[in-house]
Amino acid sequence: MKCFWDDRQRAHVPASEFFNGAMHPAAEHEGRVEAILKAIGSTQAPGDLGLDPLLRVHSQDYLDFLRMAHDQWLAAGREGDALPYTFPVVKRRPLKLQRIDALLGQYSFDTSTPIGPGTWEASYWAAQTALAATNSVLGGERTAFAFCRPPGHHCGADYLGGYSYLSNAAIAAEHAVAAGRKRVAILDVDYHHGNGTQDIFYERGDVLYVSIHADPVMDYPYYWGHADERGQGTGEGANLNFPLPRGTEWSSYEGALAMAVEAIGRHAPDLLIVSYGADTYEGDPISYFKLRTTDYAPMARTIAKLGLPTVVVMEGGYAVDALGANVSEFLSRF
Ligand code: SP5
Ligand code: ZN
Repeated sequence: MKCFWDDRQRAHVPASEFFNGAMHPAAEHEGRVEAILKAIGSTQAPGDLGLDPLLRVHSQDYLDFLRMAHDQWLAAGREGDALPYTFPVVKRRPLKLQRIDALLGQYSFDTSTPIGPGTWEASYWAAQTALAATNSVLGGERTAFAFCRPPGHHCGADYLGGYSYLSNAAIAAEHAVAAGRKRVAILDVDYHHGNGTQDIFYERGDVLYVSIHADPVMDYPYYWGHADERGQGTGEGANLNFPLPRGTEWSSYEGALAMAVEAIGRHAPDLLIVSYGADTYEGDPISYFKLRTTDYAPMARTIAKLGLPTVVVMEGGYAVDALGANVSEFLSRF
């Protein structure tokens, strides 16, 4: 499978994240890069399609914020990575505030997604990587892998979170629509629900979003991913969530995957985008499913049986020792 990657994605070097009342070493760290690159072998660098494909998904003000946030953080006299500490969850007037702390809260939904000096550059090239893989499939390749880092599926049109700054899979989907693909499906098999991708397409009937993930009653991102979230307006029925309990093994995961794949088949898409997270692995340090490395082979084969042009986009996966094997086990079955 053709694999896309840009070395500028290394520019994002988060030191730590805040959860459970304390700072922890960043789970989405650069050690993931070597692990995956070693496993996938040779990669191609993307071209530069500029900001237009990003603007099909994200608002201009959000992109401006993301590009400038760390400079503003330094200008405010701070050190290290920018993190928010206050959030406008009690709805306020749409204020045009300048203070970096106000902006960080406005555009973030958690405290685990630090913005460093290279975050914009890395995120920008992750999005270009997703676009290049998509173009390769639109151009006739059967499959392609976008090694996107940082990941994307928690990032919405105008907010970041969950180690995600640009919504790579959504950008890929919108690019395919702009290129004339009438129907697209996104299958999200990361351990966490892809709230950003869901939000972006929630009122769209042409882009189906299907996700299998940890039940948000127990796990991050809590406020999205429940089974009754089915889409809205013309998008009603085009959003499908399969929440599964902690401790889920392949024997019960495969039933959910069969239903997810069947729904995708019924949608009859021209293109499938798979948001692949290896954090469903039993050894993942922040997750609680029990999939084994060998389970990624039948997972991939089940998806591949759809016979659809497919772009695989990298999301999470934090067990660095097994990450390469988990990724190549998955990719090699397409
Ligand atoms: C792309 C992706 O996988 N993002 C995941 C973001 C999860 N961040 C929430 C961190 C809270 C983890 N709780 C861990 C408990 C460890 N015992
Ligand atoms: Zn995840």
